[in-house]
Amino acid sequence: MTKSFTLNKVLSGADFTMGVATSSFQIEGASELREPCIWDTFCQVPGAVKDSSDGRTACDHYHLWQQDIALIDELGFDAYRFSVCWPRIICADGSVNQQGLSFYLAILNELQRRGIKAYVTLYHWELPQFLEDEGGWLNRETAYAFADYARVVATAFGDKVSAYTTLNEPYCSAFLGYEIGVHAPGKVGKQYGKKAAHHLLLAHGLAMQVLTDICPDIPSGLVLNFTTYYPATQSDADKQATLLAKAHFNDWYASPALTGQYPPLLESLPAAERPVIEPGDMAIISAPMAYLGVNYYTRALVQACPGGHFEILPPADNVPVTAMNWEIYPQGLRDLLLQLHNEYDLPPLFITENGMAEDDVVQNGQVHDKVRVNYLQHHMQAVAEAMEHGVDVRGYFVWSLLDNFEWAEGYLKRFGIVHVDFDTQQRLPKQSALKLSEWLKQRR
Ligand code: IFM
Repeated sequence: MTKSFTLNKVLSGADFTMGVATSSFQIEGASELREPCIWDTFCQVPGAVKDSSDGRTACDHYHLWQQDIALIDELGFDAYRFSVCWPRIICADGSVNQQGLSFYLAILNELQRRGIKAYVTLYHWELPQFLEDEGGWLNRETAYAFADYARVVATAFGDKVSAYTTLNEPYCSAFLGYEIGVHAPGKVGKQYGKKAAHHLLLAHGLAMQVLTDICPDIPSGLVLNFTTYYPATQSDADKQATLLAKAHFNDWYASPALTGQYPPLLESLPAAERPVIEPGDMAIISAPMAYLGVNYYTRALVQACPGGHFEILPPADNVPVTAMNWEIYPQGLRDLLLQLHNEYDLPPLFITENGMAEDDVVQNGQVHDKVRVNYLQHHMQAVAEAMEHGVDVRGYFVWSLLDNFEWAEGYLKRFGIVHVDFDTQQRLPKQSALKLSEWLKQRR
C-alpha cells in the first residue's frame, strides 16, 4: 500500500501554485507538421539515443492534448507548465506557421476554460535545424532570431498566459549540446560550451525585452537547473574543487542573469574558451526578471584532481538512487534554495521541475511508484523548510505529467506521474498522481 501525502501546511496556501510540467519535443509527436529541429537530426545519429528512438510520435500529445489537459484538471493541479516548439511556429522561409500557433492557442483556451494557469516556456531545446545549419547557438544571430520568435508568440497568445519562461536549462543546451555532445546538436569541444551559453543568455535577455514590451503585466523569467555541490571530503582541495564545479555549472548561468556578471572563473578561462561579450550584452542579459525557475533533481560530491581540475563523483553504493542513477537527496534542494538566497538578490522563486525516473511496472492496472511518492513528498518538505527560513518560493511543478522522450535515454526512463503505454498511447495515473491528487483536492 502506498502511503498518502501528508498535508504540508506551508505549501497549502491558496497563493502557492502547484503545477505539473512537460515539454514539447518530449510529448508532442506530429513532427511532420513542423520544421525539423536539432533533436530530429540528433536522433538519426547511430548511438546518440540509447533505444534508437525519436520524437516523431512521442506521447502523441499533438492529437491527445484534450484528454491530457482534462487529466491535469481531474488531478487537481492549479497550473500547467509546457513549452512551445520554435520550429512549429517559424518556418525556414521566415513565415509563421498558423497551424502551429492554432495548436497552442487551442491548449491555452482550454486551460483558461478550466481555470488552469498556463506557464509557457519558449525554448526547451528544439532549435530549428535551419538555424543550426547557420551555426546554431554558436552564431550570435540565433539570439536575435529567438527574440523575433518570442515576439510572434507573445503577440499571438495575448493575456492567455500566466507566466513566460524564456529558456529552460541553458546549461543543458550549451554544455551537453555544444561541449560534451551528449545532447543535440552533438558538438564536442571546450571552445564551444561557454560561447553557446553566452548566446543563449543573450537570447534570454533579448526575449525579456520583447516580453516586457508586449506583455508587461505577465511575469517573465528564466528557468535554470541546479545541482547542489558538496566537497567529497573536508580537504581544502575538495572545497576549492566544489566551488569550481559550482561556478562552471550553476553560477555561470545564474550570475549573469541575476547580477550582470559572469563568475570570476571567466578570467581564468583560456582565451579560446571565453565567450565574445559585446558592449551592452551583460545589461541585456541581466534585465530584471519577475521570477527565477529552479529545476532540481540531485546533488553531487566533488573531488579535486591534479592540475586544479575537479571530478564529479558517481553516487556511493550505499545511497538511494533513481533509475537515472541520480542520488535521491531532498536536503540538497533545501540547501540549494538557502545558498541561492544567501548569495543572490533573488526575485521570487518557482520550483519549475522536480521529480524522478523509476522502473515502473503496471500490475493489475496500477503502478505502485512508492519511491516517487516519497521523493516528491520529501522534496516538497525541503521546499517548505527553505520557505520557513525566509526563501520566497511561490510554486512547485512536478516533472513530469507523462512518461515521455527522455532525450539521450529515449523512452527507457519514466519520469511521469502518469504512465504511458507507448504502443497504445493509453494513460494510466500512477499512485504518485493519485496520492498527489488527494492532497491537491483537500488543499482546494
Ligand atoms: O526530462 C528532462 C527535462 O526535459 C529537463 N529537465 C530535466 C528532465 C529530466 O532529465
